[in-house]
Formats: sequence, structure tokens, C-alpha cells
Amino acid sequence: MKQRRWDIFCKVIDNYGDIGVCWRLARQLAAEHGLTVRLWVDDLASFQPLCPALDPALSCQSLQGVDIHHWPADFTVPRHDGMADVVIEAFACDLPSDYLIAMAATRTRTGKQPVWINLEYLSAEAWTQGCHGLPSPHPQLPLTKYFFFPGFDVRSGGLLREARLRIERDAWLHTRPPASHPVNLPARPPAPLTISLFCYENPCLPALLQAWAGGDRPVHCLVPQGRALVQAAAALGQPELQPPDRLHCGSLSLQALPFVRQEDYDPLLWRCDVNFVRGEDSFVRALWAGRPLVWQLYPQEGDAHLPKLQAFLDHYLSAPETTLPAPAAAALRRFWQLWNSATHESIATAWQEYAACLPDYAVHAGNWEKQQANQTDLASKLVFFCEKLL
Ligand code: TRH
Repeated sequence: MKQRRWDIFCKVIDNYGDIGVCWRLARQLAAEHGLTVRLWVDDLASFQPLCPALDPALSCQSLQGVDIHHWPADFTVPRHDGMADVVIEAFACDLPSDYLIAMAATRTRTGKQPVWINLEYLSAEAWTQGCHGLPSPHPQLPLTKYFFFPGFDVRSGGLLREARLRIERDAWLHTRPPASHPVNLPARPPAPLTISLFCYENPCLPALLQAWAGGDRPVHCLVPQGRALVQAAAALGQPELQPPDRLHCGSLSLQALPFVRQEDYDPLLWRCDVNFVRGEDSFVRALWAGRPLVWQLYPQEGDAHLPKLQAFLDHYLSAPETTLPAPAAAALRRFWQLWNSATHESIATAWQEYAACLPDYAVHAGNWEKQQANQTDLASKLVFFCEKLL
């Protein structure tokens, strides 16, 4: 069979989530499904921290089996370029009009259009399952696109998970010394509680750092460069913190980490006792780490992200594989809700209650991860879905 060609279009809105998902998906499609993948990205400079080998000055380059192209504002379909078999429009980023016209022309000429997918944001909300896979005809052009919703349920599009992820995680944890990671992660012990902290500016963060500093249990908090590190430095009275700075404040030892390439972020999550994550991709990676986690959602206008939080908590805490006693589930729900709210007064108490349940959360996270891994991963579901339409 002819090797299929897929085009993935990605616009960087802010942060790393859109390109994080697209880059991970593109690599997996090429490596595990033998597809020819072209990734079009409008902002290569924002992509580079996740993939330091990338040269943002090049309009076209090939890395890890993926052809990466700059998507300029004045995009025109490359001449002599046949249509891709599948086109992924990531997160409703709006395909270039020239590309849409070329797709429609193909349809008129051959009676067939490329499979056109709108890859949506991850959500556990019930309505997304109802919309997953639905067609949407273009209002003017003879084209149809299909909605593809990632999710946790078998009826959803699933979660990104490389075929070797769990094997590599277990091998790394069992055989490799912590020093083999570029960031030189601490061995366990010395820090009784090792926490990674990747979040947006958060009104609760200063009070939480104070709670850790004043607590009985030593906390070693690892903070990658970025927004959380800037806020943490200010909260601890420092003009700035840069890797490899390390700051001691009571029971808290806070260490600044470099922002590492995407593949090197996983071992950090595997190593820590609790992972604070955000957005979409780091959240999914923390779930696959099978360890306790705290999720800060990407804040949306009108608090539109809060139903998403609720839906995930309902799913996570009522999953059939749950082992959590009711008070532990309530403490988790309370802490996550506070972490996603503007209220910070009770965060110290909420943390104490949450931290007291960490052994339960560790068991639960491991069980949930094992159960979830029985489901087909997103890239495989996507390939299957598109092949049926081709
Ligand atoms: O960067 P984010 O906040 O992205 C957000 C969300 O995805 C949100 O849903 C979206 O609407 C918005 O962008 C535009 O969080 P996220 O999704 O976790 O992406 C971070 C990526 O960065 C992820 O792929 C992991 C990666 N990463 C590294 O590669 N190295 C690092 O050191 C760290 C801390 C993260």
C-alpha cells in the first residue's frame, strides 16, 4: 500500500500546549504508524524549547521522522505538491484558505477529499463523547470535516500514549540512577517529599510555598523555568531565580530547573512524589506517570474551564478502579478546586489534608493509569478513524 501522507496544521496561541500535542502526535504517527507526516507550525521560536534541535530560521527541516514546515501568514500550497491523504487542523486553528481551495478542487476533480479532522482539546465532559467523530459540512465548499475529541472514555478519541512509554518509564525507574537525567534529579531520599511544579501564575502559590516552608515535612520543589518560577521567586522575596539556583526557606528547598526537551520532561514526572501540571499535555503525561498529581487548567473566559475540572474529577474519583476512601477523595477534590480558584485563604489547610492522603493517592494513581492503559491510544484511534474514511 502507498505510504499515506498526513499534514498537521498547528497555530501557537500562547504557552506550549498546542505545539506540545502536535509535535508528540506527529512523531508518533511517523514512528509507529509509518506515515509521512508534515507538521506546519506558525511560530517555530515557541516550538524550539520543546525541541532544541529545531532551527527556527529554517522554513523546512526534518527531525525525528517528521517534516517540519514554517506556516507563514501568506501561505500558498507548494507547487507540484499532491494533496495529503489526511489533514489535521489542530484545535480549530483554521486551515489556510489556499489549502482549503486546493482540497475543494481535489474533491471536484476526483470526487474524493482528504480526510479532514479537527483535533479538539481534551475533556471528560459528557457532551464531547456525543460530538466525537461527527461530520461538519463546510458552509460554502464541497468539503466535510470531522471532530475528533481526545478523552478518557472508550467512546472518546483516547489519550496520546506512545507504544513504549510505560515500558520506558518502568525501565527508567528500575534501572537508571537519577543522575542520568540532564537535570540531575535528586536521589530519594534526601527530600522526603519531591514535588514538580509546572503551573500558570496562581493566586494560591505564595500561600502554598509558605505552607511548605512552615510545615513539618521537608519539601523539595522542582520548578522548570517559566511563569511558575517567576512567581515563586517573587513570593520568596527573590528578584529572580535561574537554574541551577536553589533556595532554602524553612522546610522548603526550591530548585530552579531548565526547561528541558519534551522527551526529558517525563522522567521528572516519574521521579516526583507529586506533580503539579497544567493545560493539556503535561497533565496527560502526569497521568501516565501513575503518580499523585494536581492539575491547573488553562483559564478560560467566564470560568469555562471549571466544568471541565468538575467532569474530570467526577471521572477520576468515581472510576471503577478507584481505591480512594471518601475523605481522601473529598480532600483531593477540595485541593484541586482551590488550586483552580482565586481564593487562597484555606490553601494551607487544604494542602495538609491532601498531603495526609498521599499514600492513598499514589495507589489510586497507579491503578487508574493501569486501567486507562488498557484503552487504545489516541494516535491509533485517529489512524483507524481516518483509514475507514479513505
Ligand atoms: O503550555 P501549556 O499551558 O499549554 C496550554 C494548554 O495546552 C491549553 O489547553 C491550551 O489551550 C493553551 O496552551 C494554548 O501546558 P501543556 O499543555 O502542558 O504544554 C506544555 C508542554 O511543554 C508539554 O508538551 C510538556 C512540555 N514541557 C517540556 O517539553 N519541557 C519542560 O521542561 C516542561 C516543564 C514542559
